[in-house]
Amino acid sequence: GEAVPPAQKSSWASFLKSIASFSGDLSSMTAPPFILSPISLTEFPAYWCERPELFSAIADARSDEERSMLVLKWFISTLKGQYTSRNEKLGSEKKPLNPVLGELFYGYWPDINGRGQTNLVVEQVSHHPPITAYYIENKAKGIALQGHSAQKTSFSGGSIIVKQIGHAILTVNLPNGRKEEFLITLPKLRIDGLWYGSPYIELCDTSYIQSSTGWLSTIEYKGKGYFSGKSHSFKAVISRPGSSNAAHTYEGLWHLTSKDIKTGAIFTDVTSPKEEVSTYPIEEQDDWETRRLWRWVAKGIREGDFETASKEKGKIENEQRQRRKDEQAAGTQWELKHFEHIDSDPIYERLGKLLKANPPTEDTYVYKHNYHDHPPQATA
Ligand code: 0T9
Repeated sequence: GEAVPPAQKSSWASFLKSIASFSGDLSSMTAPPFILSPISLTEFPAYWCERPELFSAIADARSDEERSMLVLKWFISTLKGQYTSRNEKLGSEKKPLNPVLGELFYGYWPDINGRGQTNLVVEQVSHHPPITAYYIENKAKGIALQGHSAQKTSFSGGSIIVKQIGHAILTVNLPNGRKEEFLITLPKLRIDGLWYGSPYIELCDTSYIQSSTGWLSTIEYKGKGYFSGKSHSFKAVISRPGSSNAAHTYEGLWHLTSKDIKTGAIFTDVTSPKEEVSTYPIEEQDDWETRRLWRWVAKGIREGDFETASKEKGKIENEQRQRRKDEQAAGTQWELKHFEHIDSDPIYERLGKLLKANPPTEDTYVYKHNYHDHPPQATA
């Protein structure tokens, strides 16, 4: 392959061989240096809010119908960041840093032009398998997104197939004192381009946004050679409560633009720059915060000093192993800081029924509302 440095060809080939003959937790597999990313998976939930004005605009809807349209518009507009930004930033999809249990990532998007400040709290709630929980809130606008993310991977036809496990719930406080909730399910993805060492993501199948008002968005994803023939194509249908007929239909490319097919009006346009999350300086962060924790590993990867990167990574892994051993010996368990695990999410159950979701129930991580705008002090 062209993107694979000559000296890493055989290690890339054996990496591909082992992913082909194995399914499960890819994150813990050792990959050749050229494919390593200096960014931890705990940073990924920030993709949900890189167009903060689309997030806050949801609060300004004047009807249930309009709110469902604005939620869909925001959701579609996050896809480019979620699924193509590593290609833009790092040259291809790369293997993210595998977060440790208890790893934390905090960030915010400042209050500009009356949109309100949005805060982000992320915690790695499981290491094996990797599960990341997040809470994103714009208090001034009364909007919050709570979710968790895990993956089941398999290998098929030369591609990695990633089924996303987990869901997100968007809650909007309405002017009448009630709350509207949206259950957001996550698309399946395929990682192509592996053979050439330049992986990229294509989305497949269908995902849903089910509102508690009954309005439903059904989003179908297609790649090259399907309905528009182009990669990153989608078609989304919004249907009214209790009806399967389309009230609105949108079509286009999720990484560029899309249109309302009836009126021809632009629906989404992500061709303008996005706004990356703001973080606090590393000097103010505590030892569990992503960018401080991985600082030397990330520096090694960025500067091509893989010896330092792997030495520093080894330190973190050893420390984690020791911690698990100590817990076992003491008969204690790691305690989550910002989230509480529950076996069954009542909101998923209630809204999932409306769209006949499979599975009918899912576990979740409930945010404890115990973070206040500034990183807390170091924990033991
Ligand atoms: C939630 C997102 C998720 C996380 C990543 C599959 C993947 C880990 C999970 C699903 C975000 O909202 C959206 C985007 C990208 C997903 C990652 C892409 C990826 O390759 C990794 C997996 C674990 C690998 O690192 C596979 C090996 C690698 C060599 C291929 C590039």
